[in-house]
Amino acid sequence: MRALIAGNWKMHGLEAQLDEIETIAASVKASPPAVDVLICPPSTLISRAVQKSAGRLNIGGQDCRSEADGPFTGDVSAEMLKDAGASTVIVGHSERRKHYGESNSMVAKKAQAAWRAGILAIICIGETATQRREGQALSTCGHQIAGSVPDEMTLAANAIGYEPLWAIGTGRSATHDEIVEVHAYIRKCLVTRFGAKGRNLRILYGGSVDPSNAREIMALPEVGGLLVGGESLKAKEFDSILRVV
Ligand code: G2H
Repeated sequence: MRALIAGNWKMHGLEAQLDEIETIAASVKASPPAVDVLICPPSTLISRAVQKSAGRLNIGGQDCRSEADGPFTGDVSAEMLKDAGASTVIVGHSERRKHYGESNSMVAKKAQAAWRAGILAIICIGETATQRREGQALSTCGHQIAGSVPDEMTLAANAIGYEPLWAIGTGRSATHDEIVEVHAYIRKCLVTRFGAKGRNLRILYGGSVDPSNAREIMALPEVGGLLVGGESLKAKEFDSILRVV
């Protein structure tokens, strides 16, 4: 399976930010990278991002509600994301788990909603600094996989995003040994649960990825792609990350 490099813009980006998408799309057209490319802008920009990407990039959402519609002021459903042109949605990002109290079962329902709507889900997991310090990094990730990944996971090509919380936006990515250990463990959990089909899921690494560390991280075993936050806001940096494979 091709690697996936995904940009998560988080709550950044007004209309002018779409110029970055136009620039990346033009670069991808001129010289197609060896990876699938996804950009997840704020919901307000998804439709226009789809237009600007001119079919060269996948555009995704950063979250969805599990219901298709209803009295949920301010929320967006997976169906709405698909209607806006999104191919994918990130669910269970640690910022959602932290600021909105999203539990593993809520995240699993959101992933199921994505499949119901016909879009892919990237399910995020990751341990806190305290959990790592106390030797609970693997057990935390195992627990999150057990609770956040629904049985439908193998029905479509989807992905797990491993993002250690202490590496997010800190400029300090996980070490190669840490990434290799956790990705191998995630793969083991997936294969134990889903059998051979558990090998088809891409495991993405996220947390302070930048042009200087992307190539080496991508070369590590069981790394099937990257989740890029801050560095995905700048076309030049993001485009150079797309070229590391
Ligand atoms: C982790 C990542 C993007 P950053 O959340 O998913 O953000 O690359 O800024 O650490």
